[in-house]
Amino acid sequence: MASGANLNTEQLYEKLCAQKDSKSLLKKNLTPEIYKECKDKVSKFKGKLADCIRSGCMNPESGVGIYASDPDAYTTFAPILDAVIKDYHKVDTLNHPQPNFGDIANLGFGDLDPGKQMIVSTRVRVGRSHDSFGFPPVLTKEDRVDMEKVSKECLAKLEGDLAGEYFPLTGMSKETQTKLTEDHFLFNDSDRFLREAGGYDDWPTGRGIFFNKAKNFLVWVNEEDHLRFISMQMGGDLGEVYSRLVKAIGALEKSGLKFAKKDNLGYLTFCPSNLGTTLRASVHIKIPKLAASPDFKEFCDKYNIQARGIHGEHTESVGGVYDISNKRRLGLTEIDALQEMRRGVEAVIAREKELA
Ligand code: ADP
Ligand code: CIR
Repeated sequence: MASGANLNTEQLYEKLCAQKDSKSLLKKNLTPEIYKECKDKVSKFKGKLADCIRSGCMNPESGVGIYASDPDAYTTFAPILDAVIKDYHKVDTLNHPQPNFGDIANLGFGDLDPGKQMIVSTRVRVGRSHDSFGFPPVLTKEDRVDMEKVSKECLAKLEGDLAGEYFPLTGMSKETQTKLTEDHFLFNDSDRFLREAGGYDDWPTGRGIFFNKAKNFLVWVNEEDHLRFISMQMGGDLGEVYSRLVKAIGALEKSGLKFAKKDNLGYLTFCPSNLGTTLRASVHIKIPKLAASPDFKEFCDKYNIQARGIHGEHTESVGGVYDISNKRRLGLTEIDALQEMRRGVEAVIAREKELA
């Protein structure tokens, strides 16, 4: 349960104003004027400003600090959400293109580390939201159960290599959950930013994971987003991982699911850092030399890539292995976001070799 669950909008805003050293995009962009404009609005899903800003007001260390209470929050609270979106995605205008996944039969690249020396594994994910449900702060336990049912029914329609089975978290042993999480397949309830936003309310009800038989295509149900489609495998074959994901997205679009979208913003997600393409393509890569160099952060910024620890956001590196992924998801197409990551990873590999 969120520790600030009982605080109203005004009390949360007071906490934000009292933050001295916060570098969050919420703190930077929620001006008194924008606060005044948004504070009494209510979205179509009954979302309030408090539902969006609670995590950032209670966690001064937030990088972003705001979540959308529901898909309509991107319209109702546009003054603050648009400002944060422009700031995070580094765009002056919100003008997201139509989806374009590229020609997967002719990508022009395959394995980024054919010598198998540096890349441990590769993963590409997208997030999707049901257009008829709100996001965690406005969901009831019944909503979570209903949503899980709809998702499960559509996942059961996947065929061929994508066909698989859904495993709800309810009833799954702790040992199985821990093992799956350590092996990078499953999520858990350990992100304090997400907890404060209501992301773990009614845990573990309505949450689960779908695997195909080869365990290289998975779907997370009701983690941060309603749905996360994930393609992953050992090694560096980005072409194979991406192509599988694109095929799965196509199949799931035909399965009856209706995804929340907005003109100029693309696919809508709980966190504004994810919307647009919602695509995060990553490698786990061994780069002890580059990571220890003083210009590592600058190097990543130059290529629009982000470094994370190997157990996900807000975690540490282990043994010089980092999660390197594209940072931008909005204002470019899916194939361009992927190419941005590919170019960044190729530059990372070249630099690590130079430093060796
Ligand atoms: P996301 O924003 O994509 O949900 P997180 O940073 O929360 O990602 O990571 C989710 C999980 O995916 C973590 O367990 C992380 O270790 C795993 N993961 C991310 N990238 C890779 C990769 N290239 N190979 C293996 N596991 C990965
Ligand atoms: C923050 O503001 O730092 C957290 N709310 C995380 C922001 C981006 N990450 C995410 O959505 N997982």
